[in-house]
Amino acid sequence: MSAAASHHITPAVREWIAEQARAGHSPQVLLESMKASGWEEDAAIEVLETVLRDIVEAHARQQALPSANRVPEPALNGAPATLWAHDREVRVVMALRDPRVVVFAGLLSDDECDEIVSLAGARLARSHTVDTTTGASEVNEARTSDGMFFTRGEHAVCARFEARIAALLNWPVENGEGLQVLHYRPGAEYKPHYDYFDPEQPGTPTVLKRGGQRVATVVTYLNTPLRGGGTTFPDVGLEIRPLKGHAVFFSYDRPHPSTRSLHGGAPVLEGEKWVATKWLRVGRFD
Ligand code: PD2
Ligand code: ZN
Repeated sequence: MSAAASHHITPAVREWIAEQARAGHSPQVLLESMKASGWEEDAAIEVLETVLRDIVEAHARQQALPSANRVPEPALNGAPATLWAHDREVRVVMALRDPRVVVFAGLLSDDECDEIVSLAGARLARSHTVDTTTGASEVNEARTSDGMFFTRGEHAVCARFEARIAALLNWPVENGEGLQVLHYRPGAEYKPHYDYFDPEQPGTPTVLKRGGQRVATVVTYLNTPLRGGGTTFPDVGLEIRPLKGHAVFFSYDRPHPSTRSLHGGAPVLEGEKWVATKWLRVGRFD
């Protein structure tokens, strides 16, 4: 066993070394002080090396972390059962602090879900026809889900939905992207990913010119698949069941895995799945 491993490094010793290092004392000076207070030289050296390396690594980690953004947040102080969202009462089903995940019921009525599916489906159907003319098979099994975007406020039902999300999360409508509608067939899934734009990717600065980073997502279920199709958060072993009209909100204050906002769409096992995704930016998405 090494000297450091055999020598338990107490929080007090760690704090003392950190304090001395902050005060600008060299490792040599620290070593002499430790020896003078009865430490064996080998043990003192190994403890110093361990603690100083930890301090340098923690500092580097902190430096590498992108700075935190403001995030949308529902008014959940006092643990209300319901929240008023523009023109409708929405129920709060569950809330998790870290990662920030909140599930709402009744963000859309059944009729509104059906209307959005029908408006989106018409456009998806058209894009399928285009595929057919190019000779591609009509249903491409390798494509996990079909998707389309509405522009903000494109239909009355979109505008109403967007106003609700803005009111519920205290975030300007102007900071939202247009709604995305996804359609999953049986077997389709959305592998775990982050919704923020990776600062390391070369294309990210261009994407950020319009609205800045994404800071939150609202996935609303437009139908109830028979089995499967939940939204998963693998870092915390959480799975949200897809129930028609329910929505899962999650936020991420910086574009970094430390937000634990990794999430995916589990495979649809039976039936199909329709969702509307709303991404919220830190600034105006014009
Ligand atoms: O459909 C979902 O459950 C899901 C899962 C993960 C949707 C998204 N991400 C998304 O649209 O970003
Ligand atoms: Zn996602």
